[in-house]
Amino acid sequence: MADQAFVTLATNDNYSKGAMVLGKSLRNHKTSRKLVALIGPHVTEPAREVLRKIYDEVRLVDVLDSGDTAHLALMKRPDLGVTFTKLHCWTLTHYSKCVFMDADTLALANVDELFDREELSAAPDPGWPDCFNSGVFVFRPSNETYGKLIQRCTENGSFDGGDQGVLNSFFSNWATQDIAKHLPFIYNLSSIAIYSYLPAFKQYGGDAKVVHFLGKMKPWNYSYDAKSRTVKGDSQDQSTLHPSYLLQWWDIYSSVVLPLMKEHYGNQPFYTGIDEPKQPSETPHHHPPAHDHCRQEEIHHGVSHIHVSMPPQHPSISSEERKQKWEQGQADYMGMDSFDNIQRKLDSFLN
Ligand SMILES: [Mn+2]
Repeated sequence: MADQAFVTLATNDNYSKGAMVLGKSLRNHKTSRKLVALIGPHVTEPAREVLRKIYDEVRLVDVLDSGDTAHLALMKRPDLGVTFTKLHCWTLTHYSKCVFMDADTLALANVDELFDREELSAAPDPGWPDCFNSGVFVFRPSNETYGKLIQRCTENGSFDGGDQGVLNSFFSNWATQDIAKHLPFIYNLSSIAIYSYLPAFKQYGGDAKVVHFLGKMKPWNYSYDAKSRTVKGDSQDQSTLHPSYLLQWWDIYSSVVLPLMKEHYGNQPFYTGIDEPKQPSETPHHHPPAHDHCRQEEIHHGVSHIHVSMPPQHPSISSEERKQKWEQGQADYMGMDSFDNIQRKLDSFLN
């Protein structure tokens, strides 16, 4: 199986964290395939070193430096830079078959059986199920296919501005031609789907093998309290993720990825995302209350990182107000409207 590989892409240090956790999750579930990380030029050296510890191959993709068709294409369509970087996975021709997984996915089980599928196999997109979601897909590296993809992309652009639009236009018969190329949804379960069809999640969610943290808020944008093992984030964010998957991500990150990062970053400071205990010299009066609603901005060596603490619980909120918030997409997924509470409510109806 040395000629088959899982492939991911990290364009910066944040996405590198995702790639590190993804790689570890695949290793934890004892994959027999190689692991390849494509990285962009902005990934810093310590992050590259950590990726090399986890991945068999870390390959720099600098489209501006490639001197190939992609470079020429990019001069005409500079907006498609990241898309071209991802399409670069087709040039990994020392592998006969690969499974691409976004850096914002997490393997919950061994998924080596995906290599039984053919190009291009992928799961439906929850927003438009006649399109596939390009977060997880099976492909065959080929310079010929790569060239055609770049050409098509340059001529027609991307209907959604990203790689998913390009790939769906290129593999345009995916929806109808061969059902074997439809991966079951459990290989690319997006958090959005959990809330849009909760009874289905209740029925099938336990079989999930890959979770995809779709949306603007990524796991690494939250912060983590190692002591209480809780993830903190903005509960107003519509894409707030299923807390238990988010916890699994942070569990791998804090237990195995972070120690590796500390080793390789050495004295060079970096943002861990872990809430450090307050210095004893600071008096509590100078701190906002534990559940202050305001944004706390922390400056780490010139880079600003925004922590958004959980707003206070509102036991007094009326059910009408709550319904209104829910309908505006402002469900309190981490609190009142957490999956546990929803499940309890559903159970009370079903019993
Ligand atoms: Mn993604």
